[in-house]
Amino acid sequence: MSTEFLTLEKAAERLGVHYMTAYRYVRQGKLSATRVKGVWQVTPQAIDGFRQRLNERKERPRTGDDSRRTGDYVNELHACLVNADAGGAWGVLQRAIDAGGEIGTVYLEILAPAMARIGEEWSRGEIDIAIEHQATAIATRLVGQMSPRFVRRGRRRGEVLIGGPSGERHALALAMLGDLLRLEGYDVFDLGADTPANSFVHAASKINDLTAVGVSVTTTDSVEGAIDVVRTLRRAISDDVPVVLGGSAISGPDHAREIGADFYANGARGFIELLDSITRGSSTVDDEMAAESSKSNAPKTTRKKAPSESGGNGAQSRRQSDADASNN
Ligand code: B12
Repeated sequence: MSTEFLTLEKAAERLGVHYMTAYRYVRQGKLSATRVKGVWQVTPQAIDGFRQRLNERKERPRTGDDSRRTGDYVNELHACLVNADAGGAWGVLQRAIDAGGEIGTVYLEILAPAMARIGEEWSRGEIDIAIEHQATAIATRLVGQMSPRFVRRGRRRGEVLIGGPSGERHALALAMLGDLLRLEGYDVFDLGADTPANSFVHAASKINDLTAVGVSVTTTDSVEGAIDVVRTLRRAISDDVPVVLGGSAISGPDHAREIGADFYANGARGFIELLDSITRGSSTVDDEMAAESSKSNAPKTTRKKAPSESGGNGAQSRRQSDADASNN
């Protein structure tokens, strides 16, 4: 009798969670899975078992805020944001933190989904752009209030430059990304949105030990700007500093490669995993990142070729493993 296996993506779909959440369940030992040739395999029985344990937990009596689920916070926050209730919005985040929520999770699993829902409502014409703007203004203040908590003491892990190219206006995503990287021990230089290509170079030249440059591309309108940033950076900065593309307008590793980037990272967590691998040593980038990526067949070389050797398209000659190990 042959056993049916699901990929982790399919398992995540069945569980109704993000791929990265399912990945975390596996890492935490909550969801049984085996890795075969770099691909996670999950049995339907493992999914059933996981669901059963989850239901059992839900059925336990609730004790105040402690047992609130993330989804409830997203709903409440969303309501506060669309109703321009800044105090209420802050209260929701505080309650989530008081209930034991990690601050990174509060960004990625509460604030970002609430904003994504607002974006969807706007795109479906259900809410006016004014509501979206008002919600963004509140969210920006929330990030400002939360930001000082995103610190990690001790040894610094590296320096990362992030920014959005000309035409890109989504600065909030960068602010959140910056905080999440700081929480992991990286020093972050955030140029914000709408930054000219030469200014990326200017900023990069001021950083002594730059680990990577992250370029955020959230709308298709700013893809041209991203091409300019990547080209300009590749001509100007050391070939050892990878340029990483991310954001919702980059469809994946192939798209990032077409633009000329060294890496694609899927969401903040994908970026963190990629940076960790870069700082630990390049071979692990392939082991850990490419393992999750069905697309990567990367040659394992540490040094990248000089731009002149790369025929003007850096990505072709650089290591092409892609950090799409994880979603947001
Ligand atoms: C707030 C917002 C705005 C604000 C931005 C203000 C600000 N200060 O940031 C304003 C009102 C200006 C705006 C304008 C527009 N927006 Co807008 N906006 C949003 C909204 C609602 C929230 C964005 C946000 O901050 N999310 C929270 C962050 C944390 O999530 P995130 O962006 O997904 O970022 C994560 C990852 O993508 C990743 N990531 C992001 N950057 C990087 C970089 C690197 C290197 C890496 C590795 C990872 C990474 O990490 C983050 C955390 O995991 C989104 C909806 C949504 N789905 O997010 C729409 C959204 C992004 N906007 C959209 C659109 C269409 C527009 C406009 C074109 C609308 C218009 N016609 O005017 C303009 C374009 C402006 C421009 N040229 O940039 C679309 C984009 C669709 C697309 N991909 O093309 C969205 C998705 C709405 C929708 N559902 O249609 N927007």
